[in-house]
Amino acid sequence: KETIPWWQSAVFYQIYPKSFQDSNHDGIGDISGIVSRLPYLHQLGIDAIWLSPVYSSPNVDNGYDIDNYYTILAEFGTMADVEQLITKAKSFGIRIIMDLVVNHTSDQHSWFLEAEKGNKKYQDYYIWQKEPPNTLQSFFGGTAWTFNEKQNRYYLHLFSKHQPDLNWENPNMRKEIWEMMRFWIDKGIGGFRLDVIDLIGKQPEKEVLGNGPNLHTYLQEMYHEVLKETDLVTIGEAGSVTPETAPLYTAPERNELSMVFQFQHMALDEQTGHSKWALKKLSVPELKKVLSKWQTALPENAWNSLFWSNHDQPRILSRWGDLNYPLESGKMLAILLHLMRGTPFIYQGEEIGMTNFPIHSAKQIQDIESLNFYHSQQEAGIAKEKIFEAINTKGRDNARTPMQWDDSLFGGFSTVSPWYPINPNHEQINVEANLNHPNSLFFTYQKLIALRKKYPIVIWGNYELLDTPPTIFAYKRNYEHETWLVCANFSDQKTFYSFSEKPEMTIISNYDATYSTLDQLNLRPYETFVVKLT
Ligand code: ISL
Ligand code: CA
Repeated sequence: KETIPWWQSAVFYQIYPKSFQDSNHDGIGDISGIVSRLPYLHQLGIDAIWLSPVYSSPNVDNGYDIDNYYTILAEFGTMADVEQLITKAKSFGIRIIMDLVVNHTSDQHSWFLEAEKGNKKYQDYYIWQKEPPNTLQSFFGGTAWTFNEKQNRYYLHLFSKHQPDLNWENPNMRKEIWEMMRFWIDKGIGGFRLDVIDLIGKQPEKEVLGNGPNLHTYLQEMYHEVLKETDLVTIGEAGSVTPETAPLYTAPERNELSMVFQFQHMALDEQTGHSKWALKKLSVPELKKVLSKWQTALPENAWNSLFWSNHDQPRILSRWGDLNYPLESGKMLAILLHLMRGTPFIYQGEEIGMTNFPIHSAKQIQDIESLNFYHSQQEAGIAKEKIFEAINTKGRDNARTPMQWDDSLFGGFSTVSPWYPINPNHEQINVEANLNHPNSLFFTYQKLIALRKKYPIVIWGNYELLDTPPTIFAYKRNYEHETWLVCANFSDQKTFYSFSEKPEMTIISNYDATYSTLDQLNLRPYETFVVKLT
């Protein structure tokens, strides 16, 4: 491999700044707080931080509604703090990846304010219609077309009505985005995570959203205007992407993005054709099928991202792990994902086994999507228990509670009551407790990252799903005459199984066992191991 991009061998860590570390005692996480925790992240071994938005924002959608791309939200700190974060992180070998939210702005962005006032130039930065051309729905519920009094017409917002969609067909608007990206690149960042980037080619009047006809033209323009001749990583969030369309974004010869976040596995506990709130139990065979398809269907030169969690998803341990076996199932999930081909992303707190945060009253709902859902369900006369069950299972607040650093009153996150309650289980589940136990989930994550650095097979090996009983998830990686076998008993039941393969060395396991034979295995709940074969 002549020039291997750095991000193919890297492990990323996502920080949700509001909930990571408060440094100035106001109960809100901030940038200086992140700086103070760099030694911890270095100990974990990660190479890059994806920083959720820290820009100026009215916080209707926790920073995903930006009113100024060039300034930092005061509660997070200053531009100088961000520059310090970039520099200090670099000294630990960690790159900072900024969140690029350019499908929409806040309705308080000067562009939208100017547009409202009747400034022609900025009016065309957004998408207007005299009458709603259709019944297009916002992803947060309700219509995607809202009437604007000042303009006496409707504008498009695929998210909240305070997040008007930008008109990517306007070349001046695109130029302003390129310029803004260069501003951040000049600060020394490592790249961008591109929020809902599959939507920018939309044709709302035809109800075309993801993967619209001009999407790839825009991404190629971005590449030529901004990214060419840099070593920046770009990860596009693309809810609509399939293994068939992913290469359009990521095949290197197309000069678009480095990777995409795909969501097909995240839909496996939803009833097909329904919203994310229509709950369904995960089927392990389906999970094997979907993840394996992504492992094998992409062309050799297109690269996957790997994730179980982010700030929009429930905690993976509560979701597909087993709270009766938190350590065993948490390690199983970690091993399964980190041994796949692609670049892993860890969401803050995943590495210490943080879980969902159960809510019992509407007052505790913070997220706009959950709030809208709650109100619409109430209006429809749905029983409260049903609504809470859905929110507690799938709501975005689950993953947004403060990071659990220690067992003190506010979990070491803050010295005052945090903006959103800390999970009471921080008394048991926290960073300090993890670091004090060599057998903890943290050290499994640390070891998985170290394995990736040590063994090229983890990065480059090809992937082959093995035909095993439904709840055994087993696959091989092959690289230059070497083969590893990964086996997970994705179940709380003991499972008997025999492989004919012969192990030579145990690489990692979650029961502190070594495997000298794979014949007549009596797998314990969630037992997972990786062996090198002879
Ligand atoms: O959160 C979701 C499901 O619960 C998704 O539909 C989510 O809205 C979608 O993945 C887009 O997410 C991104 O853009 C949104 C923002 O609210 C999310 O936090 C962000 O990750 C709008 O900017
Ligand atoms: Ca603070």
